[in-house]
Amino acid sequence: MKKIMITGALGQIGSELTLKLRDIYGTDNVIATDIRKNESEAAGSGPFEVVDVTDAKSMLDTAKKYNADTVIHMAALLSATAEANPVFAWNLNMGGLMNALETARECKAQFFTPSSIGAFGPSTPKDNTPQDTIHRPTTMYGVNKVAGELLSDYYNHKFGVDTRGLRFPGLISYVTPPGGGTTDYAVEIYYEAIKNGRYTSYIDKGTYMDMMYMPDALNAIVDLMEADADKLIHRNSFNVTAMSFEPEQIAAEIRKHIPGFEISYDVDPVRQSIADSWPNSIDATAAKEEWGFKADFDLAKMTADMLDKLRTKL
Ligand code: AKB
Repeated sequence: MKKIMITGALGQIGSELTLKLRDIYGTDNVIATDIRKNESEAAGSGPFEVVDVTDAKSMLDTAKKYNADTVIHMAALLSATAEANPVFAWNLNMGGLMNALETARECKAQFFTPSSIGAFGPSTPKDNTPQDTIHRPTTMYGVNKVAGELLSDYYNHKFGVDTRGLRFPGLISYVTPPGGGTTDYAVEIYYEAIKNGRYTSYIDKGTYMDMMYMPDALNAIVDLMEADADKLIHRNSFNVTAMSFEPEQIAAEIRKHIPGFEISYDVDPVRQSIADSWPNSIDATAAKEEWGFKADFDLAKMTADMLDKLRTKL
């Protein structure tokens, strides 16, 4: 049985991933770590350790203590926060990744870390963006993601670490809210639709970005980590996506459940310019061909489920 250590286990992806992995591999085999402990189920339902990812020793000691054979490194700043604090973002995103890769190397562990559509930039082809293409991002987050993909590939060919990664689009979930991302509007809109019947979007109408519902993202991580290494031509990182939409389209879908729902705009220039530098839609053919990626939720199915779950929660 695997022994998995997760960093950033209380974050947007980590909190749900921890519970899913505990279901699959057993509670005691999934060690959640984060910079602080809170009252969440991810923190309380199994082994938990406080680990600051910039502290290499603490991360390695924790992995050794539990004999981790898999490291899932989720701790990172998202795009808008990174843009506001670029030096801090470099230190956290790159320092944390380097420590996590070193931990995986020392422990001979399999390794996963997420990349993002943020790894692309304004000179990347915007529609149906290929797996292998131009990467000249103009954000600190994007610079971190491209460097992270290259570093992960380096640890694979130089040291034989089994590194794997996914370029995630915006992830939408009703469990743990994201913080500091550019795609967060597509989560906030559902909360506001239930609470107030209206939403003011900081992303302008007509701005298309890729998105995915969290259950599909979690399945993608598990499927990629379980995939036969011999079938992987790519490793760091695979394009994955479930849908691409702009704010008017998500609003129209919400209106099918909440008639009269209104959307207005107060565009945030920083997040808008980040969104404008990212693709409209990416091509996930390599992920489908190499390890069978598929997504179950489209915009209609995700919207019905989000609103249903949030009505119970809020
Ligand atoms: C963000 O908006 O920063 C993230 C991402 C697409 O990587 N959700």
